[in-house]
Amino acid sequence: MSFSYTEPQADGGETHQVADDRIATLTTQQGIPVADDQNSLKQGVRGPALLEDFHFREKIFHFDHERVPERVVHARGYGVHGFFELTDSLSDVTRADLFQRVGERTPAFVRFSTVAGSKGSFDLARDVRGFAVKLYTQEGNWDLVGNNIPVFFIQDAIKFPDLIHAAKPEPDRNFPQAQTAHDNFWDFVSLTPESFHMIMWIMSDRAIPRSYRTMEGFGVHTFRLVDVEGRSTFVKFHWKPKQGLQSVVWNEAVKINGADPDFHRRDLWDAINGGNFPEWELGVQLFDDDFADSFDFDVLDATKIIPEELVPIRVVGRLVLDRVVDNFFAETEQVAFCTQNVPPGIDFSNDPLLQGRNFSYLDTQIKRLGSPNFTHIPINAPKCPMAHFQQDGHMAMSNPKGRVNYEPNSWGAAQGGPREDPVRGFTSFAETADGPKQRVRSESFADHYSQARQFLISQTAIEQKHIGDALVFELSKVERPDIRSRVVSHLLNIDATLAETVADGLGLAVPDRAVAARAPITDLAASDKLSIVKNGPANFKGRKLGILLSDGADAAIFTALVKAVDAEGAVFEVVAPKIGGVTLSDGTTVAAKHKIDGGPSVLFDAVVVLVSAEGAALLSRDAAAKDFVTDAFAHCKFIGVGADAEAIFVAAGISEDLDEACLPLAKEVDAATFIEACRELRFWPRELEVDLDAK
Ligand code: HDD
Repeated sequence: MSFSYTEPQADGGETHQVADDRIATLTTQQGIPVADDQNSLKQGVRGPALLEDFHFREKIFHFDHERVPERVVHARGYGVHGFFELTDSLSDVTRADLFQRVGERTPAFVRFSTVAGSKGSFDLARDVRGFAVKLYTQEGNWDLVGNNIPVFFIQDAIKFPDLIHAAKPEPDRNFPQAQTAHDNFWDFVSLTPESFHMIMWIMSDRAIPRSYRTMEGFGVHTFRLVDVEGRSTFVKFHWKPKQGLQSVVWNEAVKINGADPDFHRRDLWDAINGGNFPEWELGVQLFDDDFADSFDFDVLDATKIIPEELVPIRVVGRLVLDRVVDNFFAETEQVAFCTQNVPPGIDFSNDPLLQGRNFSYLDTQIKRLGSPNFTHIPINAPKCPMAHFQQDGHMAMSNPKGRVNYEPNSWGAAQGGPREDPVRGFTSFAETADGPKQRVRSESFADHYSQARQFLISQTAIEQKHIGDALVFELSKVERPDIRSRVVSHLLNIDATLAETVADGLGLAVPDRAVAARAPITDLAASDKLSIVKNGPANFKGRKLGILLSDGADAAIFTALVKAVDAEGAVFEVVAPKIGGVTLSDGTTVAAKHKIDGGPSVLFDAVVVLVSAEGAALLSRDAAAKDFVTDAFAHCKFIGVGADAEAIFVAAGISEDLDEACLPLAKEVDAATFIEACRELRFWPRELEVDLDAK
């Protein structure tokens, strides 16, 4: 038997992994070989356990201390490795080392997350997704700690604890978990009008992404790029998925959470291990003081975007995620992102949310990881040389050698240690600031509704409908009618039809419009980039087809389907009555990935029902098989209907409703036609047929 273990080095320093053909002896943490790991040490066969049992005590004590506090927000997340590659040099505007040389790669670690739920919550909560990127540049780590939504709920970091308290489970009952559909959240936001732009985004399908791979990422704030001369250019960062944007629908999300609470992490794990590496373009919006001064909104206000139509995106690189972690705790749990980690050439703006974040992240890592030496943990350590005089503390792992631990000193170049470098070192942009010391919110932050309206009108009709549905759902869980009504009063400032639809859905009289801090609300031009449906992929690549098979299913069509799926760069999974698989019409056997009740259609982007007449008769009596087709139909998916499958659709009560997105799979050539049709991902017109609210 071959295995690997960690072998200490003779000098007591670094350790490395060795492979060996011997079976290693179990030891204590002190290296003492263990003779019996099944029984504690006792006095007599049935006697009391002995305190002397150091192996028992060490094992239990260590277990008792296994957990570190979960993150106060973004507790549930998933991290993977990759690299950033520069495709267009930004040396014209920044001296940041990673942006100088085209083709150069910078190692990256990315952690995606939900915000409100605890570590063990489900992946498909309606929530913002964190998109935190650590880039190990040659001039130190750069953490771009962003979200999949380009705006935020609040403008000033001092409101963050209130926002998060309101969003998390209510403190007396400790529910609901991982959802904002409760009184406290809507009470807070309805009293915080600046949140309404973000409310539009989280009520949209952006908050229920199909995959981490199909979301955009945003740095949110305005940052600065600083060149060698010390000149500054404002910048907003965007991650654009090559996979296209895609989300699920709400009813599907609810069911996915039951069928596979790990849906997003499993998707990322499977994609990367299958060689299907997700990729994003890094885009920058660059602008100067003149633009900032002339823009209708304040570029320091994190509740506002700069539409791409006004400041186009310049693509400067790509982020590729190509390696899963070896150990979840060591990497994903212990990774510590800090917004204040910026290399020379990147700097902060005065956005009051960003300034507050720069305090919070370092503070939270010390609490969570227990020591200022969290930077020694391999996932957090820079990959460039480091030299400083900081020392000691809990768990100090990389300790400087030598006599000198201070500067200035007179020990000379060889022994005296590092020195500052005014040219190479980080310098802040020399911004002039003046004014009275005061607690104020700038007047330029006061228009809370115009961009919320712009977001809404930029959506397709179906996406607008989903926003209305989500608001009705969330507010239907709010118990106090006055809170529901207050939310609708804000919606009136965004769009009268939306407000009326929501009021109607709740059975509520339309209230008076909320008084806007700044009127009038401007009618801004729609921006196509804000819609998911308008920015979907043009292919089915990286998507998953679910094929429901029975014994006797047509082997030639199955083979043609597999070929078409492969050609598209998609994947498939077989669902069958028994996990042992099926025997096809030509006698070949196919293993199943899911037994029918463990593989509902919500797990797939499109489905096929390929069964024999006997198989159809059998499955038409099975509730899970009927759910498989009714859900796929209700969620507007493309459905491939095998020649003998009809009985199942009849039993499910939808045979009369099948539309042009339910394609026949009667002969081999149909397979390629079907996969081609799936490129559209969803057949949205159907939703108007299957949804009571749409009629
Ligand atoms: Fe935050 C974590 C993103 C505002 C305080 N935040 C955290 C993570 C992401 C974001 C992606 C998870 C990092 C990881 O995967 O480990 N946060 C944002 C964005 C914001 C934002 C995009 C607004 C633009 N955050 C924000 C404010 C504060 C914080 C205003 C506090 C004043 N955030 C934290 C934190 C967390 C955190 C408490 C919890 C765990 C952690 O930092 O490492 O410090």
